[in-house]
Amino acid sequence: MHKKLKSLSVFFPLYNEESNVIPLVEKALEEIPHLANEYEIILINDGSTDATLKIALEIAEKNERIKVVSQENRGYGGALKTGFYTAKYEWVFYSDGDLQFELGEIQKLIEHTEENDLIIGYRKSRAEGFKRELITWLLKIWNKVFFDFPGFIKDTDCAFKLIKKEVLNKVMPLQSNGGLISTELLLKAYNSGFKFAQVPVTHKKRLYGNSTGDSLAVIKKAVKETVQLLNLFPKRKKFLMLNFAWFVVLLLLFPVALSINYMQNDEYTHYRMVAQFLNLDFTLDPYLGSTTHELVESLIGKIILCRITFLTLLLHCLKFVSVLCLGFFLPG
Ligand SMILES: Nc1nc2c(ncn2[C@@H]2O[C@H](COP(=O)(O)OP(=O)(O)O)[C@@H](O)[C@H]2O)c(=O)[nH]1
Ligand SMILES: [Mg+2]
Repeated sequence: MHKKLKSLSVFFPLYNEESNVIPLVEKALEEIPHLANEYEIILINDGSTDATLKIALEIAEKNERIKVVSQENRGYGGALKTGFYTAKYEWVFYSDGDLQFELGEIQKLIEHTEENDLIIGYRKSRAEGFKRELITWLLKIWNKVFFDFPGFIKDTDCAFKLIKKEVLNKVMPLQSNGGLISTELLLKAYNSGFKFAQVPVTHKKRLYGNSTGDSLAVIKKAVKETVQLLNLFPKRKKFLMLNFAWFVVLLLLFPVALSINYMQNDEYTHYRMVAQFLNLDFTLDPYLGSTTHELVESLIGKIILCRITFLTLLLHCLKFVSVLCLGFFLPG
């Protein structure tokens, strides 16, 4: 016997989705009535320039459970925020209006509502292929570096989330109007101690309309929003600024260290080693040796160990980069 919710608000952000609205609502009406005793379906028109609004209003006129909210174009985050405010029931579900997700899978999320406050989908694989898969990974690293984002969250911006209205009340107001909205929402919910469950979901290719999720404008906006969002986390901002300042100091010291090392070696040895190294010509130099083993040994001996200043600086730089990158792999 499947679990059924007492009440559920479902909303979809729509931006120029005129070909998707009808199949979307048909599919939603097929699934949602089985999932909750009380429900509403909200269509958020985010300043579409095509017939999305007209079609949505026509549909809503025929069914009182369907509502339309229309606004000037504010971006993906702006559309989600409107949905979060408008949704009135105990649980709130949202997905994209382009039918890339399988609405039948909401049931899988509902099964986890007993012990959790947010049940979020993660895409087993992304329908658009490698480029978007890469963007998901980059976003993960980005979030970890800038916000120390919880590493257990597999797919931050997967548009298939079921959230308690109580969580939304707690985390709002949200600041982001673009792609960083999911980062902000999940981070605030996590920091407030709400419980998460994650469920694998199917991701399909768009049948109609065009995706703008990886456009340059969207990415630029996300970078801007990261800086703005950091203002909400002053401790993290201070940590990042200190690290960055240290990194700049090391970079400035770098040429100084190089010239000290240069002075420690005679000019002839220096040039000969560089020239040979660039020519990948190791065998001619009796000092560098002819076998790989000898080569490695003499490189360590001559280039690294002699140049302690250089090495120290290099280690500091590596430390800085690895603190940022390693943070990504550490739990929490
Ligand atoms: N790109 C974009 N999408 C919006 C906007 N407002 C609402 N959306 C909706 O956000 C969802 C995701 O957009 P999409 O371009 O498919 O992104 P992708 O799935 O990441 O490629 C769709 O349902 C859009 O209709 C907006 O201003 N820009
Ligand atoms: Mg899409």
